[in-house]
Amino acid sequence: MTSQIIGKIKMDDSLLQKDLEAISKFPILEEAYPEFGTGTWKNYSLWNKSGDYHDMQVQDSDTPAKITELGEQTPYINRVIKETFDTTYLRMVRARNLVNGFVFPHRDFVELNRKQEQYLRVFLPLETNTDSFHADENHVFQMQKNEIWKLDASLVHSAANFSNNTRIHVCLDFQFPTADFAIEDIFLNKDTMLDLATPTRPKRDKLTNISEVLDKYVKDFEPENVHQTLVDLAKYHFYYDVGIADCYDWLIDLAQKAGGNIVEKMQVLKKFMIEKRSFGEQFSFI
Ligand code: YCP
Ligand code: CO
Repeated sequence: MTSQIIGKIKMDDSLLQKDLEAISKFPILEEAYPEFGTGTWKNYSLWNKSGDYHDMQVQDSDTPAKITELGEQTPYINRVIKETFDTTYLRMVRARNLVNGFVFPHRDFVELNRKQEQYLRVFLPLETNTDSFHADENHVFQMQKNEIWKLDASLVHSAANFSNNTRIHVCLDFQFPTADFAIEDIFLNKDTMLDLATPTRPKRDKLTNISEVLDKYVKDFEPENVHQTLVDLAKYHFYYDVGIADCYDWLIDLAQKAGGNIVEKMQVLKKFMIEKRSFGEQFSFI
């Protein structure tokens, strides 16, 4: 599958503004997945399994999501969700603010127990800007306000905001008891799926000189530089027509050329990001 627009929505800007103001005053919390990104990436649990907003981990759950203390402060967003979606299988709602940073290419749900096809991640973009992107294995795309997106997080995907302006999206995670659900099942009113917008997909340039780019990194490729090198290389796919996960192979290549013993670590990084993790596993760059 691929990420795609699955619905449309009209929001009341002044009511939404109140919730966005509340979100801007939320406490600073320790990020549950710090190794997945760089820059400011805030993830606030509005609805989750326990109802405790400190609980930020994506996890399997068979029970309806509970509104957290932070979620109580976003009544309009909650109302929009309840009026738009059948929340029976909704397990988590997060408000995500990504500023001046990006989320490295990775695959989600690989640490969970259901079949990939039982998970569905839906985005409601609330505040966007022209320097913000998402990507999956097929496309780079820019979610726009009033669009409802399916983000196929079972593919390798990434997100970025290369500006200092805020970019706030609501991320809804559904988990279905079987793999044969239809997307339309999540909408209370099937008209939501009609007259969809055309996705915004920026043009990417051809990249002809990746080996020249990599050559510059070989000399100083030490464990202390791995994170910064990943930050540099993982950006390429947003602007150039290269595979979203190529950066991990480039790092393995660099490690092999640089000699020393970080080849294995780069293979572990690739596996962790895009193939398999155990639940709660973390990756340390140093
Ligand atoms: C998530 N999973 O699904 C997190 C984000 C990568 C791991 C970072 O939201
Ligand atoms: Co993800």
